[in-house]
Amino acid sequence: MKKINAGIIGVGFIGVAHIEALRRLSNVNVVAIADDESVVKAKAEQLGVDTYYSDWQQLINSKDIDCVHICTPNHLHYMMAKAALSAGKHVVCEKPLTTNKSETEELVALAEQKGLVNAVNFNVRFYPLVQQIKAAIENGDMGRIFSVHGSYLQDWLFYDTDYNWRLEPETAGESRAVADIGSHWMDLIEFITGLRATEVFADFATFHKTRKKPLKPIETYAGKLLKPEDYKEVPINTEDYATVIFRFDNGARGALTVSQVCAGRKNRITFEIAGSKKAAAWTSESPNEVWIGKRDGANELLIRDPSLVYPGSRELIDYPGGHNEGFPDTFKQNFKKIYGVISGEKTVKEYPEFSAGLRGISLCEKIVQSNKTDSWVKI
Ligand code: NAI
Ligand code: SOE
Repeated sequence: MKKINAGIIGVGFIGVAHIEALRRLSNVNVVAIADDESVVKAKAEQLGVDTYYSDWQQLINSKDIDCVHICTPNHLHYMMAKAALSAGKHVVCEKPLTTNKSETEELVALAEQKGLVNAVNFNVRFYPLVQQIKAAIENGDMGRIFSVHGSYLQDWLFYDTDYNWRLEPETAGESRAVADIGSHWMDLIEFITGLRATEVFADFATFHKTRKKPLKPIETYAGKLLKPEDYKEVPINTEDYATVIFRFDNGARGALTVSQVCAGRKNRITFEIAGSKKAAAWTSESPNEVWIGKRDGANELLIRDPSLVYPGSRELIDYPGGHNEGFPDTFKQNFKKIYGVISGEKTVKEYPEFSAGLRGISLCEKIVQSNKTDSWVKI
């Protein structure tokens, strides 16, 4: 079997998850990484990757690389994806695809013109029970969709001493919580239901108007050890929290709450979809079960098990029922579909392409506009 060579730019939190997932596929070799000069050599040793670059352009221009994974802060995605496509490489980019719509449109057009694989890592789509609900809706099991509600809640930015590049609009984009985590929820809901949001109304809140930015590099979760003189008070211009309500193209209604300051909620994406026959509810903190709500009988709890689900969902299950799969498995399943197309083994693109990234950015921009104008905004 010919192996496809992957190179990863940015090996912080999620770049490492990409490498782990790629190594679980039989047709991929992780051959190189690129990151900051101060860390890249040590990272390469730690990760067991032979080639490393402190200049990401060298990775992109290496003739040994077939596919580039972009796992850097958001503002770098556009220039890196553009350079990689221009160099003839397939691209897997983290979400949000860019920080504005015009850059995203340019990338969609470039990828199309080059005929290269272009994917966005909306990994939440690849939980098997998410795709079970999608199949149930497509097969008419749930009837017409009346409403959708849910949330994406986290607490890692709970204290004003919590700090990250995502708090800086020049690095992360104008929206924070909506672009960073709301984007997953909106992608998921449109993917599962097949509905399109047509109008949005949003209300943002920034509870920490200022935060304490560390003046020296700190390891994640080591913030409590810093003294007052180690911080600088900086203004915060992006949302900690947002409520968004939606109107969908079939007349359904939706409501989403996102928050990065919600104590005790570590990384919890949840949704409940109510149809004219049944309802379904799922949460990422117990991803191996789905609640099915009925009016005229006992409700059900479906446990992830290959023998109990639709074929599309079964394809994403690699372990028997009771042998739980989770977050890292979603990366593996997305990459399996992507690399299936790169290798020519598959022709159907069952992964989110750059067009899904464009949809995400477009929704985000309308949501920001709605919050600013305090009004419904048409998509
Ligand atoms: P991080 O801050 O942990 O890692 C980013 C890495 O990029 C760091 O190692 C940094 O040194 C490196 N980097 C920065 N500038 C660079 C440059 N010019 N050249 C090469 N490397 C550079 O950030 P994290 O959490 O890994 O997020 C990265 C991206 O992944 C973001 O866009 C984020 O939204 C997305 N993400 C997606 C997740 C998902 O579940 N799909 C989960 C976490 C992040
Ligand atoms: C931080 O909010 C973060 O890492 C997001 O950037 C990811 O997209 C999400 O999957 C987990 O949380």
